[in-house]
Amino acid sequence: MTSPSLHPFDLFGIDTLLNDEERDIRDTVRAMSDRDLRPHVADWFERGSIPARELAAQLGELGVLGMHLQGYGCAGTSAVAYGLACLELEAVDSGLRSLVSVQGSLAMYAIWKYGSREQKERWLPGMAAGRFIGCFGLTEPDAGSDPGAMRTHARRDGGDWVLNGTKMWITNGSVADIAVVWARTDDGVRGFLVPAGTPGFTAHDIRHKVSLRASVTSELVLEDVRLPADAVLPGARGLSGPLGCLNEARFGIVFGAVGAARDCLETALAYAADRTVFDRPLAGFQLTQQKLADMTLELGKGMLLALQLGRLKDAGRITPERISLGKLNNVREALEIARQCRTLLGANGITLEYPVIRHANNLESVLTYEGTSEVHTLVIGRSVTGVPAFR
Ligand code: TGC
Ligand code: FAD
Repeated sequence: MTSPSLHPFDLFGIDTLLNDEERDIRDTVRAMSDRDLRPHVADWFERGSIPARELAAQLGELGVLGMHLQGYGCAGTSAVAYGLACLELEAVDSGLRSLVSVQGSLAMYAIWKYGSREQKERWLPGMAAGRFIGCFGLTEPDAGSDPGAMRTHARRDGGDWVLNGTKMWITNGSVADIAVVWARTDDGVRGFLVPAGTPGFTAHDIRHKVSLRASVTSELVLEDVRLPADAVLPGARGLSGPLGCLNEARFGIVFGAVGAARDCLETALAYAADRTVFDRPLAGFQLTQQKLADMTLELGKGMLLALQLGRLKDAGRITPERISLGKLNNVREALEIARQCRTLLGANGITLEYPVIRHANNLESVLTYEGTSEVHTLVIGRSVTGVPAFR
């Protein structure tokens, strides 16, 4: 005897927590994703390349690039609406959400928050439309979790700035029109706008990735890159400049990871209903239901946490520590869900015919970037003990 099945989110009544506008934005992003992205993504992942320009233009037209920012061609939506867009994009692939995160929450946000009026007018409308692609260079080969150890430096030479250094693992790096590069100066860490094509500035793609393959990841090399005085972001001084941008991107990941997990669980639920083992549907075995029930719980809890953080952000009450709660929990649990779903798919779980192993591999990167799980654990640890344990 079977009864109708319920979507895990319906079990939690998630839709009742969203308003009409939020549901509309979610449905619009989901429809575009299903139509224009999902049919191609396994192929992009397998080939290890994406049509970045075309995608940026499509995502710009959809209105998701910098959608939570006000003015300069940006939509000015709520944080929750932005989170839901990230969720739907990451339900397709973390690499696509990454493109949107880096563009809107890192590169555009840095300019929007710390830039001069001229810098904003020059770059933001084109970036919102997807005509210009941006990247964000903070990490270096020897400075990832500890960006304060960066070696890239900028020195004054007359009215100019001269930059030297290397940035590593930079999403969108080789396809970017504009790089936001963080460098140490006599005045602490500052941010610089480096247009592609500036003499001495080169970007090389990192190859042989087995994660985030539907995403461009590059090394940026700066060799005596000469920039005019107005290339510096006037509003950012010290490490709080780049770290302030990370809060924005981490927030998107809190929702995005739920999307990847949802896609895995939906796939596993459908597979378990169809697959016959020992003369019965896989879904009818208690061991299977234990896995599905546990994953349903973690998925729903992750979504509730994301929504709570979104409501706090919209109320102006989000803090970096709160974002760490969401980034740590939701990425960790999404990865666990992806791995568990992979087991339910058996051998089929290792192919790109199903999205599950692609999500699992991607989530390994998501666990590491934007603050590793250890870094977020230490942020939470510092918050509840008052004792920093980073060094
Ligand atoms: P600490 O001494 O704690 O702080 C230095 C200054 O920064 C301020 N601060 C923050 N400000 C805003 N938001 C935050 N989340 C902040 N965290 C710290 C702090 O108040 C202080 O300001 P001031 O004015 O007193 O100088 O810094 P620390 O050196 O001890 O490091 C703390 C730590 C480890 C938490 C931080 O360095 C960190 O978050 N490390 C992780 C680095 C990271 O996440 N990198 C990500 C690179 S971008 C990326 O991965 C893109 S992936 C593509 C995609 O998003 O899809
Ligand atoms: P490390 O900092 O060397 O860490 C190695 C290990 O040590 C980790 O497990 C870490 O948690 C642990 N560890 C470090 N410190 C401590 C400690 N105090 N206590 C205990 N354990 C510790 N960066 C950008 O700037 N821009 C981008 O666009 C960007 N895109 C990326 C895209 C991809 C696909 C990837 C994989 C990375 C990207 N990154 C980007 C870089 C990313 O932010 C870094 O990889 C990340 O911050 C970790 O730095 P790391 O790799 O140098 O590791």
